[in-house]
Amino acid sequence: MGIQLERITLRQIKMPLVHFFETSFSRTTERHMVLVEVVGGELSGWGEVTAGENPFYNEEWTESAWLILRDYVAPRVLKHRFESAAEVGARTAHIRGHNMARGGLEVAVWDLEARMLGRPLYQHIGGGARREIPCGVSIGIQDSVEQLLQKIETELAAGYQRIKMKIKPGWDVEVVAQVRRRFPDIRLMADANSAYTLDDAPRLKCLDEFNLMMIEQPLAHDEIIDHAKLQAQLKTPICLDECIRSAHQAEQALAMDAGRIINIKLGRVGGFAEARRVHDVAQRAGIPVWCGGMLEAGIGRAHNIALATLPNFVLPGDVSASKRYWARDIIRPPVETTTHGTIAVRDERGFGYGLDLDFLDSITVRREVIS
Ligand code: OSB
Ligand code: MG
Repeated sequence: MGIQLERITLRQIKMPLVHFFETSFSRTTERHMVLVEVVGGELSGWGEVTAGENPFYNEEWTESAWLILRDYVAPRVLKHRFESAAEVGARTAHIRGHNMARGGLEVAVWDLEARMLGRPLYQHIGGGARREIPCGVSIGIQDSVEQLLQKIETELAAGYQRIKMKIKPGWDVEVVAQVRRRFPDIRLMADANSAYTLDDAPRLKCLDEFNLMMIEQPLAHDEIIDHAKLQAQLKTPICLDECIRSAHQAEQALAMDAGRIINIKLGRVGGFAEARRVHDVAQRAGIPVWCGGMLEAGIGRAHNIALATLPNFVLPGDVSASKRYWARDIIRPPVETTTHGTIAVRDERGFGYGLDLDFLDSITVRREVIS
């Protein structure tokens, strides 16, 4: 069949969060994200860049993504003849880093190709191992422990299958202890977003007594070796997030037992092709994976749902209902969960949801058509 992109439209949108989201590295109250629309033939495919507003999770942010897409990615992919979406990543692999910008375009081409074939995206990427994906929630650092306990209560009542709480120095062992005291039996985990060093091992070891499912990315964003040293001292499995940006890094990390679970994020690894390779590496090693989130709007959320239908996504991920983040999402219908804490996979072609284009236009702050 082949794909040739005739036009790429970049859009920057602005969406206020219904509640601030705080990690060890920053507090976010409003998202500014870049959407990528690729046009080939009569059809469009859509992608969402998952970079944050500042270069604090990784090196990327909204503005860098815009420039990388406009000046480096678009000129390389426009008019080029691809046999399939699986080839798109390689075409921009000469760009160092910037996986989220590259990935925003790559996932849009997968969506376009699925639409050209008249298939749902999840099938097109080789997923479909489950009809409903298991969901957890990620709960940020709050202004008080009472507020955190309240939020956990609400999410459990909504049916979510596991709770992830953010930790950082000063908001860790004592807070986890209080959560455990209030909720002795829930599936609970903690995400440090790289806030610790190996010198903090004694403190992190204190978390072992709380029966956490895992501790996510305790050490530096680019660190694998120290995670192996830490894992050797911890009973609790380490889950790697920031430091796994490719299947090769996943292979190296698992070979040295730097973690026992991987959080796969589409943007962080540069799109569906690499996400699948990370998934396969983990599966071969007997390591479970789950789908992470980056406070996505509906397009990113829908892509995550498709990804989470691959067979080794066996743990509840961070993909949750639109309404947890947005008063109004850009897709129709919004992402909703069942009462048993799952999202039902939709069978429409492409990413499976409609786009609310009028709403999109009303929140678009910048738009550029590249042809
Ligand atoms: O580390 O998983 C993370 C949000 C922004 C940046 C990093 C992370 C997160 C989350 C939110 O935990 C997950 C979600 O989108 O619900
Ligand atoms: Mg994380």
